[in-house]
Amino acid sequence: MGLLEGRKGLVFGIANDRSIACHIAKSFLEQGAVCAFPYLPGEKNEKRALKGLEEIGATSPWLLPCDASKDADLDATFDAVRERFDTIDFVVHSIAFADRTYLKPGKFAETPREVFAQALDISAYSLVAMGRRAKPMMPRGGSIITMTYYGSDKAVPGYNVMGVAKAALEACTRYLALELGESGIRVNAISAGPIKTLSSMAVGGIDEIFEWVSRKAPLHRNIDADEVGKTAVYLASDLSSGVTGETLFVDAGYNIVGL
Ligand code: 0WD
Repeated sequence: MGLLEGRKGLVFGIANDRSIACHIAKSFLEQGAVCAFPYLPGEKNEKRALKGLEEIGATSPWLLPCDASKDADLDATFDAVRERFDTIDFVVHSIAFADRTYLKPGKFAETPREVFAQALDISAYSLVAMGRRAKPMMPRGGSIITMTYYGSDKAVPGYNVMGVAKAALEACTRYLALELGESGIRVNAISAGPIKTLSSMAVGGIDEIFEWVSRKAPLHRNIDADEVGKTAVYLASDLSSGVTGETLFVDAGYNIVGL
């Protein structure tokens, strides 16, 4: 029997077959979970998300259009899921956005106010907005999982406003964990090492980061997105029943190196 047998929930953030959310979905489905897949509205996005899900063997996946920066979309998504699933056990938040013009070394001080606000809204506030909607649907408790990166804590050239958004996201994880703990809901973040996806390719200088990590990380390699999937299964399952408010690194150990 799978670790997530009989568990239901939402996996946000499948843009295509490379998306981290797609690898998380693969691990969740293998462990017996039932998932709804909200995607950023748009015909192309829907096609790519569907293709990604078909590649991992999902049979007639449930795709729902949802722009996480819109309250009405979030309401409609959680309402539809309540109607079909009644209660849920997990939410995977694997979304982020920042205008790529400002994701280049030397561009941080240039970040306009609206670019900053949008990055924090979509990449950090959306977790709070989801947590609020998930709470009444998790009467037996549950697990909320988000995705972050080392650039929240250290200034990584080119990561810029996204680093600020990830710092806010990790703080949101702790505050949500503190508040939702009473309801038995755990909230954790996975801090993944760099993985080749649509989003990471928007960060200027990313190839250098891959090369640096493979040389400096204790495991002397970059990580595989399936390793994030396995950690997400741990966080969604009872194996992690005593863990909340944490940022768990899945980065081949890169973050512990001081040299
Ligand atoms: O190296 C990496 N790839 C890492 C990614 C290392 C550590 C963390 N992460 C994080 C990202 O910051 C993000 O939070 O993992 C999460 C997933 O990112 P990903 O899988 O690397 O990237 P991608 O496949 O592009 O998925 C992110 C998706 C968007 O993709 P695009 O490329 O279309 O912007 O987030 C979704 C969208 O599908 N998204 C939204 N979904 C709903 N509403 C919105 C929105 N407003 N904006 C973006």
